Amino acid sequence: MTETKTATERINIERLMSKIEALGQVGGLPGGGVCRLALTDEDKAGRDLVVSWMKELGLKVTVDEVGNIIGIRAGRTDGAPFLMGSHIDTVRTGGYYDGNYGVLGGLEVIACLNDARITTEIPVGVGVFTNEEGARFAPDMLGSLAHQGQLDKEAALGAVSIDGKVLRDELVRIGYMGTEPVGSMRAAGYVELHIEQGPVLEREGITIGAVEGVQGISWTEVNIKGVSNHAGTTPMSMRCDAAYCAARIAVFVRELALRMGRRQVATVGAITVWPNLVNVVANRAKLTVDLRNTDNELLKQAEAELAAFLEQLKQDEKVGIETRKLARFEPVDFAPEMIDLVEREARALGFSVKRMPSGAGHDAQAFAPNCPTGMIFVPSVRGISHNIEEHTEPKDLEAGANVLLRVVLNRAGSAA
Ligand code: HGY
Ligand code: MN
Ligand code: MN
Repeated sequence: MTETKTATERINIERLMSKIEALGQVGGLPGGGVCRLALTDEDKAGRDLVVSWMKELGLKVTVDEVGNIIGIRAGRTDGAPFLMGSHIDTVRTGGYYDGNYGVLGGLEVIACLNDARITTEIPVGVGVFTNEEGARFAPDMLGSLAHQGQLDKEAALGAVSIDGKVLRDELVRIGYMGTEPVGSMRAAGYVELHIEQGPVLEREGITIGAVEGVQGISWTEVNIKGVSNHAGTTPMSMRCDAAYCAARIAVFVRELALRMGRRQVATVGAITVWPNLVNVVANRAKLTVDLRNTDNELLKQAEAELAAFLEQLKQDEKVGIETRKLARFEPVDFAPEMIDLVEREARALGFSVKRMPSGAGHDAQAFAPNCPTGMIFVPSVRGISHNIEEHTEPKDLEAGANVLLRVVLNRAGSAA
């Protein structure tokens, strides 16, 4: 017997895939993948496309003072909405799914409610949050933190990008400096659909992750000041070599993570040296250190060991070293009722499900202190992300979006 599915029981995967592929062309890279850095022209084009889809779905669309876009579908009653959402800004070597899947999965749920002419008890909405990646402006999750009152509006608007632009000016330039006050809106609850971006679900053959929380994140910019000198004539004992010190730091943080083991991770993702010439001992270097751990005490230990290492390196190599904190988030736990709900709805649909922490930061962590918050993960092929090869199978994308639909119907109630 063919399974009869109503619009409120199953999402339309063809409709969802066509939006994912269309958005993936915006900022699409020649060899595949996407580069849509926050508040660039590509981000603007992506925003315009998503806003047009929101309007087609009949959502009331607002843009707030840090460029967050919120589309709301009215419920039988007014009041705080149940929100879905994520981000559409990407890293430089982004894929089709990181962030985009959560936004477009939310729009697909709205389309299902429209098809079924369902009126939910409370309003339901989808958020597109500014600068989640933190790749262009720090900190990451900037928009959702400001949206939930955890980052001062002026601090957010004053953020300076890696290419020297001020966030406020970029919002104006792309036409997304909204008028909706930022920081005061509270949701009845928040759920974010996202790819895992790691290897766990695929390795264990599991379809859905019921996310328990997000690990702690510490981002530090390190500026090293040495002395430029001739690569041939300068005795090794006389060198104040900024590039060598940058390399030492990259090796140190890798060894630190391996020594600490368990869930400690460490990355030096960006290094720039000056004057960056083959025959000149570098006089300057700038690098970033990303430390993460699910245990905040261990993360603090890692930060302290890094600080001690930098102090010793300064003495040994006679260089100047200054650090600047780019982001610091304590681990966040999601609401047990939301974790239970994701797990229950996944099982009800016949999917295998696993409770797990998130290694990546997400907009959901900004909502967690303010309302019942949860996340739904689906597997990443070969566990890769922040890579143009990022991929998730359509059957898994469909599974995750169907769990999202059921979570929304449960939390927003279907009045008719
Ligand atoms: O860095 C992160 O975890 C996220 O991709 N912003
Ligand atoms: Mn993301
Ligand atoms: Mn990301």
